[in-house]
Amino acid sequence: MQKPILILGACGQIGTELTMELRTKFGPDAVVASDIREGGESLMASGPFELLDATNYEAIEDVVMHYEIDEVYLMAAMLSATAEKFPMRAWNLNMSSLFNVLNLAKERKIDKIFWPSSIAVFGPNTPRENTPQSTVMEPSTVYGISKQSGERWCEYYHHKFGIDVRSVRYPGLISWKTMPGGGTTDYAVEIYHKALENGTYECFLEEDTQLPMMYMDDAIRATLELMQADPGNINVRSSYNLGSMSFTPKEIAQSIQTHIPDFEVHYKPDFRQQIADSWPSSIDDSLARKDWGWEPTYGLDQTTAEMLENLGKK
Ligand code: AKB
Repeated sequence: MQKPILILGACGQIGTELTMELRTKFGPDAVVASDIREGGESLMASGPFELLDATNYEAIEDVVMHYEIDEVYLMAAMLSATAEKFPMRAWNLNMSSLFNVLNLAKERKIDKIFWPSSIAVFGPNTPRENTPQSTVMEPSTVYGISKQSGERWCEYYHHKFGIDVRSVRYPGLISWKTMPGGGTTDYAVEIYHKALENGTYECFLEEDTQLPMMYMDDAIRATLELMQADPGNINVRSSYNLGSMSFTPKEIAQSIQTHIPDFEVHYKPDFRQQIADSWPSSIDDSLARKDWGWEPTYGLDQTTAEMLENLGKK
C-alpha cells in the first residue's frame, strides 16, 4: 500500500495535475495537497488540503507528523521571469523550501523526496544543441542559480546522509488545466489561449527562439516513473535531463494555423528574450532513457490538437 504523500505547491501548474494523478493512482486520502493559497475547485474537492508555507519548517513538520507522511513532492518555486524581478524572494523560497524537505529526510521524518530542477541550470556558455547531462553550467538567471545550487545540495544530501531524493530538469511545460506563472516558456501556453480567444497573440520572444518543451501528460508520467524506479537504477542524484520536443514561436504558430488558419502572431521581445537565449535549444536525455526507461510520447502537432480541443471545451 502507498504510504501518505505530501505535495508542497499543489495549486500551481505542475502541482495541480500531479496531485490529481497521484490521487487517481493511490486514492484521494493517500495524497495531501498543500499550498499558501487554495487551488481550483476540482483540486480542493478531490482530497485533503492544508494551507502551508513551504518556507516554514515547523509547519511542514506538523503536517508530516499529523498525516504520517512518507514522500514529499516539493513543487513550490518562483520561476525564471518573476525571479529576475524579486531575486532575494526567489532565492529564499527556492532554497529554504528545499532545505526544509532535505532536513526532514535527514531527521528521518520522511523517506523520499521529489524536487524539480529545470533547463535553467544551463547558461550562455553551455552547448545549446542536444545539451548533455554533464557539461558547462554557468546559469545567468536568479532562478537558474537557485536550481543549480539545489541540484548540488540534493546530490550532497544523498551521498552524505543517504537521502532518497530524485529530480528531473523540466523543459517548458504545456498544459490546459492550470496556467503557468512567471516563467520564460509561458508563451507556449498563452499562445493557445489567445489563438482561441481573439485570433492574435503578441509573443514576448523572437520568432526563431528554439526551446525544449514538453506536454504536461509526459511530464507527469516522467515524474511518476522516476519516483517508482528501483533506487539501484538511479545513477543521477542531482537531476536528470528530460527531453521531448523543441520548437520556436514561429513553429508553434504554424501548428496552430493548421486548425485556425487566420491566427496571427506579432513579435515584441522583452527581458525574457535574454533568459531564453541563455538556455539550451534541445536536450540529450539519454541517461534518463537508459536508467529508468524514459520515453516521451507527445510531439508539437499532437500537443496543439489536445490543447485546442480541451481549451475549446473549457
Ligand atoms: C520557466 O520558464 O521559468 C520554467 C522553466 C523552464 O523551468 N518553465
